[in-house]
Amino acid sequence: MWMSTFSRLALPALRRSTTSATACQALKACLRPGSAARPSPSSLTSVQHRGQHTLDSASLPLANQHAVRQVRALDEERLLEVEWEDGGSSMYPFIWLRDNCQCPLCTLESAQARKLLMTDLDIHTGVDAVEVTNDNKVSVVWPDQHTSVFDAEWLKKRCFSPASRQAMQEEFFLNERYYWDSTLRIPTADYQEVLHDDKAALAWLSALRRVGMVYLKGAPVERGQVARLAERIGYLRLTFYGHTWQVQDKYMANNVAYTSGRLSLHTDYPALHFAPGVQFLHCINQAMEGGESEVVDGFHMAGLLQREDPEAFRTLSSLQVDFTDTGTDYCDFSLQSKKCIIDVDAEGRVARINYNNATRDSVLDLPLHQVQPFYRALRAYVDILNRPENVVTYRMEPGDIVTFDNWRLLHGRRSYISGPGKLRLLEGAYLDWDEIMSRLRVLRNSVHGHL
Ligand code: OGA
Ligand code: NM2
Ligand code: ZN
Ligand code: ZN
Repeated sequence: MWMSTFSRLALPALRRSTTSATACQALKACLRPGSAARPSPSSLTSVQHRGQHTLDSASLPLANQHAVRQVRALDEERLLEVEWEDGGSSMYPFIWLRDNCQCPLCTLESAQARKLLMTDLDIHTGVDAVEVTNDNKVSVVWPDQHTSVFDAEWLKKRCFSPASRQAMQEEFFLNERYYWDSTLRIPTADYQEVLHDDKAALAWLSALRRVGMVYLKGAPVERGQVARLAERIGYLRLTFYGHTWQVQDKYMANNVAYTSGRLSLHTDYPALHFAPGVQFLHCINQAMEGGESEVVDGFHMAGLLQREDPEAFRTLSSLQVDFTDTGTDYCDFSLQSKKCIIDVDAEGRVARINYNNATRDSVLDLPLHQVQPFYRALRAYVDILNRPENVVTYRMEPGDIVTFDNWRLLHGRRSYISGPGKLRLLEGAYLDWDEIMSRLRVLRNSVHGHL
């Protein structure tokens, strides 16, 4: 059987447990604490995940071992209490149980979707009877004698306790991130293995989520590979630059990327309100001189800014900046967007970085007194991004593909001089996180079985 470098080294984890633990094991070793050496092409090939990581058994979903001891209806509170054999209990609101009846009248099994209509739901429903069945399911008879039968595992996964909810959300979204700096050893996998082996593909996408970037080696040196890689996942994201796009020095370039100039650290396409979540870049020809790539962990750096200069962080996460992109490519376009350079979620955690200095609009929709503070804040963030201790530099060779989180990483390239008759050429494509996470969950189910 084919195995990627990832899966080979993570195999003990795979055998023992779950994806998240596997990804964790695979990724823990990306960083060599204390290593000052800048990653070089040779360190990319020698990567990999020899880190000793103790599996956290507490975080592992337990398969089929949740037996129900007894159930009780708390009529006053309109809650069903389920007591588990292994200790502990869970509470389920009557209304939620009725809403989620799994019977064929209430659920379209073939779509695993709710048929029950909101207007047919008695939101104040009581229960007539509750019991544990012989096959360890929870049965509820409703006042109109409709009966719902719930599987114990199904209930356990949906427990409303804060810890259970958090575990479920982490399983869905894998929001735990591994922050890095210039000492990162970029996770690397083999292009062909990722295309043909599910374990390798799962390790790739898990690392892409957690670390924010994965390097793939061994792709054919011809166009079409980023599209193949996108098809491995689902489909790519079409933009005004086309299904895939060619990064090369072009006459009358419609984008600064299509010159031989330096690109300072940026995220792609902040001119779109919904910027592409993920980017693939495939090196087909490298420059004769220059053209090195740079990446930095934008989330980690936003965290540093928040600690070092809270005022600048507040400014960048609250003031909206205009971005613009006008021209012709796939078709003619005239984009305008408004974005905070540092997007935070409802809990104040950094969720997305939106910054490309080339497409930041000269229209700046701010009151006069906020203009200078805005520039000061942006400069403070950019100065942190550019510190040598934060930037990973590497040089792509023909056949290399870099895949990265465009909501999190900022990337750049040094200026270059192409060789005689041999232009530097990268082919790129965008994807979105929904499709990537979807493939990741599907792969997790097929590799580890349904838990
Ligand atoms: C881009 C880009 C990187 C490179 O096209 O947006 O970041 O190495 N290119 O040319
Ligand atoms: N390209 C590489 O924000 C941007 O303009 C990013 C997009 C031209 C598709 C560059
Ligand atoms: Zn029903
Ligand atoms: Zn770019």
